[in-house]
Amino acid sequence: MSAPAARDTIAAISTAVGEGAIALVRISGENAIAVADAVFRGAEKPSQLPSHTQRLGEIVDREEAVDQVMIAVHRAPASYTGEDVVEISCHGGTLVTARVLQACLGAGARAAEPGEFTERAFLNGKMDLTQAEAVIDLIRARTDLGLRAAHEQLEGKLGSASDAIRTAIIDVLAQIEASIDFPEEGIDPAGAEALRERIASIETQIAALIGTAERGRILREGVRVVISGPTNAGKSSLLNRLLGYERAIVSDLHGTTRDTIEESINVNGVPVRLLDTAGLREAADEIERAGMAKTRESLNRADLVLQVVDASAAKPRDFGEPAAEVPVLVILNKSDLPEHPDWEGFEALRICALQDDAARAVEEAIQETIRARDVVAESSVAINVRHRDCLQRALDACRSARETLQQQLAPEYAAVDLRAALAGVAEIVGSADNEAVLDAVFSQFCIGK
Ligand SMILES: Nc1nc2c(ncn2[C@@H]2O[C@H](COP(=O)(O)OP(=O)(O)OP(=O)(O)O)[C@@H](O)[C@H]2O)c(=O)[nH]1
Ligand SMILES: [Mg+2]
Repeated sequence: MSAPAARDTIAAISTAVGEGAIALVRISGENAIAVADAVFRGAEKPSQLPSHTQRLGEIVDREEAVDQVMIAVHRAPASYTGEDVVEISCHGGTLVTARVLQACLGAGARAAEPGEFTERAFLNGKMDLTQAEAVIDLIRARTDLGLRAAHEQLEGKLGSASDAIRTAIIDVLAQIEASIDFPEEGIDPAGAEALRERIASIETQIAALIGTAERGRILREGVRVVISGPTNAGKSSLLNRLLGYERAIVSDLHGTTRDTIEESINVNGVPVRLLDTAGLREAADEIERAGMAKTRESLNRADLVLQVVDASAAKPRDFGEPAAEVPVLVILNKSDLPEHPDWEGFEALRICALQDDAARAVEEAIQETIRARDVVAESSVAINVRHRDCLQRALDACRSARETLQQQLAPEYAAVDLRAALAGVAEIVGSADNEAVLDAVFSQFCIGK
């Protein structure tokens, strides 16, 4: 996808599939304007238009008028991709949009791959890889906080943070390489000590960035809250209460929920993924056992487990066995009914899932978990898994360089490590020749972006 040959002219529908007031067909590449000339009929040809202007006209496909459109011309390099770009705003019907695209393809453009416009923006130096990733985050953001983090990354915050680290590593590397070039001068013990301190300070900077990974995960994917407990305890009732509508079937039969049900809510700007699960009990049929296996799987990946039990019933025999190594909040449900003596003096959140105020009490508990994870931090950087892997490699390499200096080994060894650290940090903003990384990033995009 990122081979040099990829600079032919591409076209795609950039708006969502389905009916809408307007849809956008985008063309980018060397022949974008020639393609537009071939399909557009108006007072002027697109090739006669100055950059950044719009005109009304018609799209024609083999002499047949397809739609009345607005056409906008952006000439290289002042465009999203850095190439000549033409955008056609047509009527937003599925068929009409497809016909407009078809006309462009007939005139010599090729159908774009997912993310190919943004990939070209990257390859043409319009943005670094962290900014391209921020475009995906921005599109996918589900809450204000997630949106803010994506926006700041798009503005280049993470890119400049990694540039600062790169510069610091280059400085140290230059000094070590000088001592390799002039071995008679060498690195004296005081010099080595100073270098070690500088590397240690670089490690601190890297570690601070790595520290934002958890926040990044939660802003992108949400806090995973698993509602678990015995059958008939009111788990699905609680899910419905938190969502504010009847999502899951509720009944007084044991084993009503057999599959895992997932929905998202927004708790103070943080996305929360709620998972209602099949209740755990013995003597179940095959389907229910499959559901319970899914429950256990969800428990292992939870950030918080809401363990719901029926307060009007006896304490389950296996109650209190740690389900997984995650925070557990015990919820005694059905507090409207007389409490079973087993629960006397037992500290837990007592709610009645049938009442409105149950949601608030549980949301507060969820917020506590979020606070403990520092999600609503001052820092606006929130790295993703790819960034974390790059940074971890850089951190390990820095540590190894520092040890090498400590052991007074030949400076060449430390230089090798620091170059590895540099490569790790450089991969965050990306380089055009790392095709595997680019493919992994841009394949997450939708077509037309
Ligand atoms: N009195 C009372 N009944 C409740 C309360 N919460 C739920 N129920 C009732 O308890 C029964 C079981 O509720 P569900 O929400 O289906 O329970 P569940 O834990 O999802 O059950 P399974 O899906 O079978 O594991 C239903 O009849 C609910 O109406 C409560 O707070 N008070
Ligand atoms: Mg249920």
